[in-house]
Amino acid sequence: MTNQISRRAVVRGVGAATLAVPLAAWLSGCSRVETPGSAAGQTGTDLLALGKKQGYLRVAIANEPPYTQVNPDGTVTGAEPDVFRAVCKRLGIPDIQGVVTPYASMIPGLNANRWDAITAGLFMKQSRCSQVAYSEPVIVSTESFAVAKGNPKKILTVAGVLANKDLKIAVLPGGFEEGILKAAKVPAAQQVKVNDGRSGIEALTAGRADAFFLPTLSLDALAKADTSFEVTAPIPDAPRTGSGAAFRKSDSSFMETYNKELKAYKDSPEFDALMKKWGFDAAAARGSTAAELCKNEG
Ligand code: 6CS
Repeated sequence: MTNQISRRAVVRGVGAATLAVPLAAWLSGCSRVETPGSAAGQTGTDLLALGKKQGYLRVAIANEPPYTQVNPDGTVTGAEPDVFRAVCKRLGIPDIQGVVTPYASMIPGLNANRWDAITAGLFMKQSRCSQVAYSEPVIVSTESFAVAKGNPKKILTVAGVLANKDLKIAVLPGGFEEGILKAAKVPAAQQVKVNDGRSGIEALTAGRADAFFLPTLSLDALAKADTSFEVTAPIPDAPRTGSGAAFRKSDSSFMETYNKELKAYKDSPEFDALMKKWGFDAAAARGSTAAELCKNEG
């Protein structure tokens, strides 16, 4: 199966400093505890040669459909891991291994060699682009608010949140949306930090937040399983976002090799089909560049 990866492959990384116990290995009773990451970063070996030799590269993911998704059987899918796996296969690297970790831990974990790339929809912005080497974008997306049915408090823009000090907005710590609120000078007192999509919706439905700030497609995916809230149209004063795979700067030569193969893949009907499957606009990704998206403030 194209999306089947070995059950030992999905590991659960609580944070960059944690030893990752292979989730499937733990479930299957295997005792192997992996020191997260690969030799590449420590010894500076060639990431392409390493991936071919060990048969996989390790990727940080968040398990936030449709960007990244860990299926009940442990397979890792989602728009970004699926593109990364397809391009790696074209380079002779047969597989990927996913490590679930919070967005705030992804870059520190990459630079601590816990994983070899970030394929999580970690949106490009100046502060991130200064720390990692991003491939060309594979997804471009918008941001929205999850709000109570009927949007009784008319929460539609970031400016509107700033103008009403009584509004509380749930965001992921270290996430792109938190950065947007910070850039707009929305006080920390108006921000409710939550760990993931589910806990953001729980904060909304429990009344601890008036809105949950997350990418439009992620909220749409959550709304498929929960009709207690609605998703606003894309927020007009939130920047257009996009992402691709993020590598260590020391692996920029691999990134150049990856980018060449990615360009060929993005011109293939397989890319269109994959983007359609996950609800993204392939043409928008083809029409964007990392240089442009890395101009995003924050
Ligand atoms: O890049 C980020 O930080 C954001 N990306 C996604 C796909 N979801 C939320 C997160 O804040």
